[in-house]
Amino acid sequence: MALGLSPVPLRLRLHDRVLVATDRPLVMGVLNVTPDSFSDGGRHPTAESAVARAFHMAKEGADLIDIGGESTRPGAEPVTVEEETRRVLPILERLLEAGFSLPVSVDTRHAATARLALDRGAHIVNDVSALSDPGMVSVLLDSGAPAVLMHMQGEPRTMQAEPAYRDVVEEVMEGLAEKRDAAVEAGVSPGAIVLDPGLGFGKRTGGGAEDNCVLLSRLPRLHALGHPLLVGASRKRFIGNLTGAPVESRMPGSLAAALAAAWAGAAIVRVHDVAETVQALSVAAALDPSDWSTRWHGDHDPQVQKP
Ligand code: HH2
Repeated sequence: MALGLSPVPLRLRLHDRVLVATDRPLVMGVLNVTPDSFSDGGRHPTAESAVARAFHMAKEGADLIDIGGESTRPGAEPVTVEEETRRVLPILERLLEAGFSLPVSVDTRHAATARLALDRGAHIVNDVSALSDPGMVSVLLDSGAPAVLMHMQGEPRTMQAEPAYRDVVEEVMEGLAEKRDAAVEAGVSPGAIVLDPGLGFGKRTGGGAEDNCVLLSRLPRLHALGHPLLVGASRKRFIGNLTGAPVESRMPGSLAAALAAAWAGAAIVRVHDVAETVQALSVAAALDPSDWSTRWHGDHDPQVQKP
C-alpha cells in the first residue's frame, strides 16, 4: 500500500542516478557539521565522526543525507562561505573516498558553497533561502543539480521576532510559487525543483497561533503547486511548544509530524532520528487509510456505548 497522496511523484535526475520515491516518502537524514545547530550542534567535531554518522544513518535506512555547515535556527548568526566550506567540504571528500552510496544534499544559502560541494560529488542543493543568492541559479544550470526551495519569512537571525500572516497557507504557497517561477524563468527545469513550506522558519508558534500545525494539516493544498514536497519538522520548537518537551526529547512528536506529512503526501521528510522514522513510516505504509472510512459504518454494538 502506498503511503500518502502526492499527485506529483518524486523523480529527481541526479548526476549519477535517478532518485525516486515509491511506497513511502524518502527519509533525509540530517548531518549538521556546525557548533551551534539547535539539535545536533557540536555533535560531530571531527570529519571522522561526521562521516561515521553519515554511514550510521545509511545503515539505519536513510534514503539521502543532508549536510549543513551553517545553523539556520532562529537567532543564528550567518557564517561566511570560507567557514561553511571549511566545515562541509572535507566531509564530502571523505564520503566520496569511502564510497558512500547514498545521494547527498548540501544545505546552504551560498552559491559558492553549493558549487564547491557539487564539484565534490554532492547531488542536490537544499537552499532554505530559495535562491536568494543571485549566483545560485547559475550553479543549478551549470550542474543540472536539483534543488529544494524552502519558504522562509525574513531571515534566520530575526525570523521569529514577529512573523505575521493573513493566511499562512496561501501566503506560503504564493511565496513558493514566486520563487519557483523565477527559477523556471531563469532556465531551471521544473522537474528539478522540490518545494518545502519551511516549518519553523518565520512561522508563528506558541501563544495561540500555530502556523506549523496549520501548514502540516493543510499540506495537501500545497500539491497544487505541482512539485514534490519536502517537510522538515524534526525536533523543532513548535513540537516543544505543543508538548513542553526539551529539544533532546522531541523524537515522539517528530515521528507524529513525519507520519502526518507522509499521509498528506510529502515526498521527503527531513529528520534527525532516522531509524525511528523509517520504522514508523514502514508500518504506516503497510496500512490502508482508505479503510478508515468504514470505521463508523461497520458492525455497531450498542452495548459498548452503555455506561
Ligand atoms: N530545517 C532546518 C535546516 N534546513 N532545510 C529544509 N529544506 N527544510 C527544513 O525544514 C530545514 C532545512 C533546521 O534544522 P536543523 O538543520 O536541524 O538545525 P540548524 O538550522 O540549527 O542547523
